[in-house]
Amino acid sequence: MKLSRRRFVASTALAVAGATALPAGRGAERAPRTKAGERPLIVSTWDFGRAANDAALQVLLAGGTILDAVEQGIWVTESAGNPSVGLSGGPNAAGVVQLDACIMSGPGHRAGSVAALEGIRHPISAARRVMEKTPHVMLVGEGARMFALEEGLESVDPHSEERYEAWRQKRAATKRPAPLPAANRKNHDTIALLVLAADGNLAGGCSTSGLSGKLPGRVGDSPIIGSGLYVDNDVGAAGATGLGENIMRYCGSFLVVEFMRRGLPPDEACRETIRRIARQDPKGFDLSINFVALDKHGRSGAAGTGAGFPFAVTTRTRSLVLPSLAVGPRTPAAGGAKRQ
Ligand code: SD4
Repeated sequence: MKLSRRRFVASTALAVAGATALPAGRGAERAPRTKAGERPLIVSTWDFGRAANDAALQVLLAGGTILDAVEQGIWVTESAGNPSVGLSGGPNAAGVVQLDACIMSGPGHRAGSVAALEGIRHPISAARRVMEKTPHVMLVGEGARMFALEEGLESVDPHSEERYEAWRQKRAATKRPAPLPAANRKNHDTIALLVLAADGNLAGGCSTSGLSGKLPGRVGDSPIIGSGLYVDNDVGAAGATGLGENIMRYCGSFLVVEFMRRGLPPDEACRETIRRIARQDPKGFDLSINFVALDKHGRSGAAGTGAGFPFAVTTRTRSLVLPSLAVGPRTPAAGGAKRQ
């Protein structure tokens, strides 16, 4: 579908009008940490991450590679009818679903990414193929779609009249002029899934339809290496969910990994990253951002600016959804963390 000038101007006004963040969380909640040393260990964002973790664990237990585990774990969320991941995700302001995804392999420090990808059922697979089959790291838009189609990935017509009509009717039923791209749990979620394999190697992936009602062509943090995902095989891995504009200006996931490199455990590294961003950002803690992380030692953790951002932690013996630390103006500094 070509975006008419009238529709583009209308969507721009709505997007700007709606671009506010959620209030910051108040105080800190203590979340349990996993015992160090448990491998394999899989960590992902939100409660729906648990099903993805379970699938990833099965892949590993069946002898699959760490990248198979990341990819097939994320397939579960991309296929689950999730309102913010995969083709069931919220469309942009022009009524088209544009998907972002990336994957990163600790060994070799390799990465692949796709952004503003239309009509491909599993964007995580497109990202993996960019990493494994091209000399590039990132493909976007029509180029990414053509590549995915050439690779034989499952697709639908993103611009069919039926899809547009279904979106138009859904939008009319909401009694709102258009989906607003404010950051809240109802209109945005992302799967970021991190794996520490039994052999000590790390990998991760991230997949989203981004903020619903976003401007056509808008790309968030999720497919940006270092923002929505970062893996360092010597240290750990981190992934993000939330309002991408507040994550990608700070290379959020990279920061989490760098804090772990300096010795912070994953939960404190996530928390310290949020504090660091809030110190610099004019919005303070009013950011609507969340991070998950795991380290080389088999520890995991998460933190968010909202209360109790849930994350999923899976090992051979248990698969749990835990509340994360909520970080706000009155949260005490992470133990031993120096101000950076
Ligand atoms: C984005 N970070 O596109 C994604 C959306 C998200 O929870 O994570 N929502 O900004």
